[in-house]
Amino acid sequence: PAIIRREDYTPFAWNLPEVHLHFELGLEETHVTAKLSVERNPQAEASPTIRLNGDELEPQSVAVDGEQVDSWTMDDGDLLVSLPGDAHEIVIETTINPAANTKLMGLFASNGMLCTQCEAEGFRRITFFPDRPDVLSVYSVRMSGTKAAFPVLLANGNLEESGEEADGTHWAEWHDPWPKPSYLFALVAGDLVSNTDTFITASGREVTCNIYVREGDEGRTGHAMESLKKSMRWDEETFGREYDLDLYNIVAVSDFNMGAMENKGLNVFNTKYVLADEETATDGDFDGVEGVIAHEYFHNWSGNRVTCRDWFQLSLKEGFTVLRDQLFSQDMGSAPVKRIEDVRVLRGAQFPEDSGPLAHPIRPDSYREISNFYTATVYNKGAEVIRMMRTMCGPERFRQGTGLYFERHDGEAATCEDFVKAMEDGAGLDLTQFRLWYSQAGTPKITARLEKDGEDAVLHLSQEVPPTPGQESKSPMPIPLRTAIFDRETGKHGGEQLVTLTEAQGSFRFGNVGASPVLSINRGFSAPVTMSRDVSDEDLVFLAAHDDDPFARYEALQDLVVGHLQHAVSGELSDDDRDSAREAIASAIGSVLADDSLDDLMRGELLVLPTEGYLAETMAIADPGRIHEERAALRSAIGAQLEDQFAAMHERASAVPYSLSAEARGARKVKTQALIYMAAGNPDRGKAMAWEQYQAADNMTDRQGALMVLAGADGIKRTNALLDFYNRFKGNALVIDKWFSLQSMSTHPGVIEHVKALADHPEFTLKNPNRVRSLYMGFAVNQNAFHDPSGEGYRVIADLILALDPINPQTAARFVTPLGRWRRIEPDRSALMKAQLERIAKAPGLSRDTHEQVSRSLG
Ligand code: HT7
Ligand code: ZN
Repeated sequence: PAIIRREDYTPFAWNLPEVHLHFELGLEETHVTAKLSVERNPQAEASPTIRLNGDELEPQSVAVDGEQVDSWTMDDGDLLVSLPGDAHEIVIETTINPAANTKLMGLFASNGMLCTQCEAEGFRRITFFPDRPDVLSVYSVRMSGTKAAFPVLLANGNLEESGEEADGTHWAEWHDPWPKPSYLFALVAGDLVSNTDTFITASGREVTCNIYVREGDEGRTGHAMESLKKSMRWDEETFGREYDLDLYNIVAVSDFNMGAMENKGLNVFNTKYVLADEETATDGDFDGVEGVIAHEYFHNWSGNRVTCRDWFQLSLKEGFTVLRDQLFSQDMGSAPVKRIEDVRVLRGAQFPEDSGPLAHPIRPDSYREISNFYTATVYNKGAEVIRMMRTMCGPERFRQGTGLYFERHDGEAATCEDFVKAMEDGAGLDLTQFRLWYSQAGTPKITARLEKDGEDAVLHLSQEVPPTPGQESKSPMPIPLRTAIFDRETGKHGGEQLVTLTEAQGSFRFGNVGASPVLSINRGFSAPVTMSRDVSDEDLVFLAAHDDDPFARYEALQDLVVGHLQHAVSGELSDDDRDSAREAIASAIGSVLADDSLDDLMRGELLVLPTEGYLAETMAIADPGRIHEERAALRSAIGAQLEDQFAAMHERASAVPYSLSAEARGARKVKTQALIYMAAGNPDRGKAMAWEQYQAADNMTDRQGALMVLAGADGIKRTNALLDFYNRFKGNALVIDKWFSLQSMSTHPGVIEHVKALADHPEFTLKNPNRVRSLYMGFAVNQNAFHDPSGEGYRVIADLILALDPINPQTAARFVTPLGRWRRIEPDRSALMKAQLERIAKAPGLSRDTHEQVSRSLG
């Protein structure tokens, strides 16, 4: 398949000011008539034809200016129509089969309803169209279908008219006044009920907000509605952005490739990010709903009002919108805890991407299949890059910069460069060198050393940006590091400074630092880098206990643990040294348990050990078996040393009644952490407590936490709890997803066999992405099971990719990433991983999505 390159961008030869679509709806047969008004684009090179993209479509008829024509040809699925003049009207008819659309792109059927997903290139599966984000049109949509099957008919914008026919069909006409690209088009038809509310905007306009779900689910939409209204208010207050239609519709569907989609005025959501109540959703799920509702809402400005010129600019809308949703969630709950969670996601998903075969800059230079570039790099690193700009100029100037960006580019299809320029002009930043963050891939490696010099201390910094595929050598980037120098004797520092390293090396002087200075650097994770700092374990223990930046406190404890595990895994430690390091870590964790100044949400965060995946990422070549053993042994040692403290914390937290308050959520978080450590330190006692927590649970957070611990152990309690959970929640797809993933993510030694058996379970299907992810993504991140030395884990994932690829290539391609880590794994396993990639590569008829990921992974 052809490579698409950023440098090849040219504007489209035609403008399409108006689009009229007519849908005659049916699950197995939907007839689409598209009427396109086209005019020559004076800004583009003239062309005698128009290229209308198509994917698995056949034109039934093509008319130009009212006359049927046969002056059209097909080219690789696209329709080319000759157009002699400067302005024409084209009418095209197509028929599609939504029920057969297992790719879930374009118009598809889900549980008897019809629904669209057009980003990035799904619209071309509905009708022939210039399916590119820089072609903006005003859409009018008429749809008709049987009232019995599709009582609710929705599209973007406002409902203009509707009516019924005598034959049992009904129809609706929708009009969206805001010009938009085809990827923001949406249509939904089905048997749905709504939770309806209103929101009054800052300028006093009333907006009707509907959340449409299947009957029976409406009782679980309250949190989503509250989240929506909070997001609308927050965007007015924080970014000065007001909603611009009288209607905001959200529809929840159970078959969806991603989390949600920001179609103008008609968001489509995966049910996972809409439905939540205490019995069926964990605190994490509640946060997920709030975050994704906010994210899609914020796209109304960062993505819809100002859209992207081409898909290379994806981070323009996604990175910025992720930052906006992160800042929102920080304001809604605990800011430090949210920051730690976001960094954990970045390190867990993006750092491995940046150091592997799929590394790419946040603004990629080329692709074959754009769906493969909806990545943690574009989204999460993209957010970090914009966050750095905010750190460098402060929130007020940042708001001026973003304000200028929205004002300057409203109604346009913009570029990342436009954003950077607006930040320079509006926020007063010089981003000349900073632009490298858009073009260079790879996570910069920073080394830091503090040297005492009389009354002062000098901070020596160096940076190295590692080579990535296609980018062998890199230039130094600006690295803004929030830094403080503590005086160990007073426990205080003389004020935080923003130190920006712009060269490969740099030294920075700090005055009057006291007799024993301790370096606190990259506070708040101000730059998305890896940091190797020359500090002693004693300094880390000091910072873990005293740093006034909560993130830095978390980081110090993490570094202590990571440092120990790196040594332990490499076999460098004597038994005595290992024991004393474990004891030192346990006593630092003991201080966390005893520290009354911490709230439980933060305490729970500090107790989480670095994941096996993250530990592997910190090593040049990882031995997943050794990492698992050492991490598990450390956890057992901590659990054993602090058994009574964990039991006491569990008892204290168990007395807090259920609510969504920070206090109650914190209590639930530390309860499950206590169970994890107790089950490791004293398995019988831990299991008994988990069983008790499971049975007493009046909410999903407690129940899932307990079941997670039980699922990792052997015995009758495991069997009974899993059975009880299944029977209790049978019929609730989202909770049954949890049942699958709890087993595939478990620490139980029989996980591979369990996963194989679960794949044959009557409730397992390859057609539902949530179910596929719950079983197999859970398994692929379960490092101990996936990296089983037999190679069976790799085979399971490769088999899945081959089976799923013809059904849903987009989802299948996402499973290539874990196998793509083969170069960073010890030689025996590495060879087995590579062999599975080669097996996939040889399979005939591989999709463009999977083929691209496999060939990049092997390349
Ligand atoms: N902008 C949305 C992207 C999306 C998507 C992309 C490819 C295939 C299916 C998809 N569903 C949604 C989601 C977002 O970032 O808000
Ligand atoms: Zn998004």
